[in-house]
Amino acid sequence: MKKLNTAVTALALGVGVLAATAPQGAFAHGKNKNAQNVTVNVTSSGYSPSTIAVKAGRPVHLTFVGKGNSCANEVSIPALKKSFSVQPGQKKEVVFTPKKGQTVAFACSMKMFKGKVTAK
Ligand SMILES: [Cu+2]
Repeated sequence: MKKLNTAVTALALGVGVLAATAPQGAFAHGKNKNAQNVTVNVTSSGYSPSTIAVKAGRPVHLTFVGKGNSCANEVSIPALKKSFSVQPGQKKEVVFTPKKGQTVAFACSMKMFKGKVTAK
């Protein structure tokens, strides 16, 4: 039991060190030059822009910004298995790296308002 605890501690320490050094790496969250930042406004008449083109193989930081009230406030992204609420004044960011030719669609909870991110 004592040996197991030591092993777990060492593992946790290893992960901690890795996380601490990560920001200097090429793929640090938010500092990656390859990151593609996309903002989608959530308005009373849906998503704007609703059609977005990105480059494949590079992280996409997709930020939904709440601007108005409509059922677009309830965002669903099936391909990423995510759904969340973005009310006026709120922001919600999702990060994913699309494959070539992949389309990541998003929609309101009732699928009246739609949008999509297509990777080339
Ligand atoms: Cu709707």
